[in-house]
Amino acid sequence: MLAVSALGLALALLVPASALAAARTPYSTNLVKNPGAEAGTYSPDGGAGVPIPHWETLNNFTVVRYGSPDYPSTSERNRIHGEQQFFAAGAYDNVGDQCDSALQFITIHGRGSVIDGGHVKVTLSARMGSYDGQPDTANVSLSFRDGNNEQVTTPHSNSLNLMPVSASNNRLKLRTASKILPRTTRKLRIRLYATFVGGYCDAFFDNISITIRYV
Ligand SMILES: [Ca+2]
Ligand SMILES: [Ca+2]
Repeated sequence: MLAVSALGLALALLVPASALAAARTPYSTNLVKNPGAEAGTYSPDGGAGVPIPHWETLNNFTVVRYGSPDYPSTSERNRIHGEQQFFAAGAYDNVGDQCDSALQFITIHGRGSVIDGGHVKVTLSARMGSYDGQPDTANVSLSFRDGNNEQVTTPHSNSLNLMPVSASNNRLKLRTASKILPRTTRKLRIRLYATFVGGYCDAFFDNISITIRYV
């Protein structure tokens, strides 16, 4: 009996409470990694794709510095607290015959029962912009996946979409939206992408945020 107690004590010491708490996805904390395109390099003229830490991208999706010619300015950067760099959908991808997109998957740990009880609300926000008065349109979409990484289907919309931005004259508008997480959601998939493009895929993004909270 004494031996068992001693073993239990030893195990308790090996697993501090802080480690158990850390395994649970926190509330009211931005869950996006590299949310502002600040990690990693950039393309001087936005013409070539660059590897973007923590984001899955195809050939041409890229990162640009504020103040590069024809792109959002350093004064716009200061206005929105955009630091040095932002995401851009990049040159039209002639290989895939599309504008490329960026994806990030976020696994939610230790919140299954409260999600299934309808008690977790997700809030998505981003700065989104486009070039001049062109119809090129910036889009941000969040979709919900279950423990098997299958899309969660809901009676209404299967995703949470920010209101698209076009013809914003290189200003990055703040968009935000919230939704109760559908039952069985265990993973989030965020996608940054462009639609209605002519020529270069003029869809710009910065300050991406996803938070969850108990409601
Ligand atoms: Ca930034
Ligand atoms: Ca364009």
